[in-house]
Amino acid sequence: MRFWLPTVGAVALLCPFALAQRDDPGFAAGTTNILLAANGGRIIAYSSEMLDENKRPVPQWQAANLIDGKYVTGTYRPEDSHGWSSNVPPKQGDPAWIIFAFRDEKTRLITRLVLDPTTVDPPVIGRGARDFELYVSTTTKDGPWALVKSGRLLNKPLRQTFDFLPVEARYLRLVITSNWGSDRFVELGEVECYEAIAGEQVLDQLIIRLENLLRDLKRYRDSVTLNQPLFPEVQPAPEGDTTDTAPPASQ
Ligand SMILES: [Ca+2]
Repeated sequence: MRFWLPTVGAVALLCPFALAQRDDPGFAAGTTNILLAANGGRIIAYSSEMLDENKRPVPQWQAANLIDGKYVTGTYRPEDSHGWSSNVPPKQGDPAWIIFAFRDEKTRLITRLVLDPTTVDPPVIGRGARDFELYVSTTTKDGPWALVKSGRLLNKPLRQTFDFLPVEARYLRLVITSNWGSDRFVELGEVECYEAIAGEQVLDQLIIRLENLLRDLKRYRDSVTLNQPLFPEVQPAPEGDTTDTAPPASQ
């Protein structure tokens, strides 16, 4: 029989802060964009990216531009990075999508998505991303996927922040279900993601939970290796034994 080892995920499920409200001061979004390529973020797959007449990707519009940390701001247009553009418009039942991973494809506890729809194309031509859904997978890059956030972007050249309850994620799947009217493409400038950082009080709770889990694991180990009950200190006295054998107080 195998020991059950508490993963961070199991601990998160057991911990009260997993049910914390959004404004719970025990949690805050970190300040490091863990999707940034320079921080180890990666693009695993995408539905499409703009192709030229020879069916070759257009570097200025490739999906990798979503995590390159280059932004179109004001009159500034990075020459080699205009944003990401799909090669087809999103349609009902056939959305555009991108799958991301963090450094070394490690699982992270995340709580914030930031989308910047700004590209070199003006909002008025309707190519900007509009409605989106964010899914996470804690296992494989092919899912199973759990929806953690859906929302609508403003059709404005602004970084836009979407917070959600902390959730574990190994892979992110950002699904763009609509644009602002274009029948050509859907575009997006940059995608950022931030971890949930626990406050001091929450850390104390987590430590207590972990200590309790360790104690239970030791009990389980002893019950298997020493063939003893899980809770020997509260075993009833053997039949016929009339001695007063109050169990010692448990620690
Ligand atoms: Ca970019």
